[in-house]
Amino acid sequence: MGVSGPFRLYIDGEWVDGIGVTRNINPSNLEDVVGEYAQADRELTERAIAAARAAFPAWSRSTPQQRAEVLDRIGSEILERREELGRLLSREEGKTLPEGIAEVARAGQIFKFFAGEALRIQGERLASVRPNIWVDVTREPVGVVGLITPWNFPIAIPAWKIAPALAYGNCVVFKPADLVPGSAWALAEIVSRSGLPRGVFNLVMGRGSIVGEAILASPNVDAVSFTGSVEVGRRIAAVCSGSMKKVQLEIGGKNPLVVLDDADLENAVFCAVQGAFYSTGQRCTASSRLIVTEGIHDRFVAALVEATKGLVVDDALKQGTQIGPVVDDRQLAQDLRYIDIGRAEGARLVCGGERLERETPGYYLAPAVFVDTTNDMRINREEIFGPIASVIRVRDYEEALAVANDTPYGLSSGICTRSLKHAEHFKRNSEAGLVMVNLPTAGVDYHVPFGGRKASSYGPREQGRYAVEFYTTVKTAYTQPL
Ligand code: UN1
Repeated sequence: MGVSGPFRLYIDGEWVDGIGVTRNINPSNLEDVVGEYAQADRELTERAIAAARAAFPAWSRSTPQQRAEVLDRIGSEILERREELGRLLSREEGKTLPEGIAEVARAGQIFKFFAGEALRIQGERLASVRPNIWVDVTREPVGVVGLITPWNFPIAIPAWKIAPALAYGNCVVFKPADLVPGSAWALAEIVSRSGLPRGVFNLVMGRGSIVGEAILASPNVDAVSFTGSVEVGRRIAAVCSGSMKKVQLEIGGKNPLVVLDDADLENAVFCAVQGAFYSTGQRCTASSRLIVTEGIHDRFVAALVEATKGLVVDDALKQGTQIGPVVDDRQLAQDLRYIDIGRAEGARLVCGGERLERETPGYYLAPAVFVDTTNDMRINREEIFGPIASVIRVRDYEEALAVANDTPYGLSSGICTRSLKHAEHFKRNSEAGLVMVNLPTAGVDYHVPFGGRKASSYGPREQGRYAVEFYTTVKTAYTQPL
């Protein structure tokens, strides 16, 4: 059977060939090629940026009605095709089919949300401190934005960058993760038929070292929004500050879930399993440090290990699968390396951590639980990005809070407790951008801000109406009516 594709780049309103192709492989079945996807080089990326620049003056003056209609149309089509697109997503990325479909639905809802936001762009009018002068504070689009997205949310993260970018009147150069171009391409194809003027939206697939670097190097890109690794994020911030580009980063996490003696045990185990292992632990919001007080520690560990051993790890598209494969061989090697590191550091592996064989050849890994770990171990300091969780035993709430905050990261945190006092104290004192009470640290709403503190995030928040901060720039205009 022939391989489908090549799926092409979308530049200046046209589908164009790349300089070569990459193969998109199904991690649940390495014999299944999802398709061949065109790769851009520096020159093609520069063409896309030039097209976006040329389209900007007109698009930045489009009406809110026009932008709302485009976004609503995109959202409706994504929602209508959620089953088909969810299947594609799970096939290329490896999260389970229900997770894939839910992610597609989330992407559709994000476009619908920002269709409404396009109509709600607000300004302010103040009286000047001087007589007979008025001050208007208004928001204008930033210009050409480069959007660089990761492989773990192949459609939701592109949606939550592209939708606000367009809603507020920016032009887009979109570079999806090289590993999972399928969902990004399908999204781009929908966007290409939504009624946008040519050049407003461009898709440049390819490698970060080529396409990403071309975006960073261009004087015609005004802002860059990136979700991905800490290492790449740091480089983007450094390069963008040199050329004064606006920058927004969502990078690593090492999220704590605190379980106190008075927690509902069943719910705490649910939160831990959901947060640590679902989506194969490949979420920057994953709960990788389970910080548990003495009185519930042994009961919690016993219940957690039982639940973890019962998880069905299999082909992402198979009915009943709870945990799909790891995304690729590099990520699998990293996960296995951290299993060895944890052992060598003296942590006790109580379940999982080994490769599994299934009907089809894929990157299957048994979800792993380490106990007897301390917060200074590498497995508790570095982001692993796989289905691996460590339990840290602590005396009491105060120690739990201190350990939770003792990390370079600050994306998400959670606490399981029935104590209103501890829940309120934790919400106020947790050094994270997202705090969850009796809920998993991962799995967030689409209509409220998303982002972290410390080494997890940089720049303004994403999502909800807070997205306006990054995708617009403020103008203060003084008028003396004569
Ligand atoms: C979620 O937990 O629902 O890359 C979203 C990530 C995050 C998104 C997590 N930016 O995992």
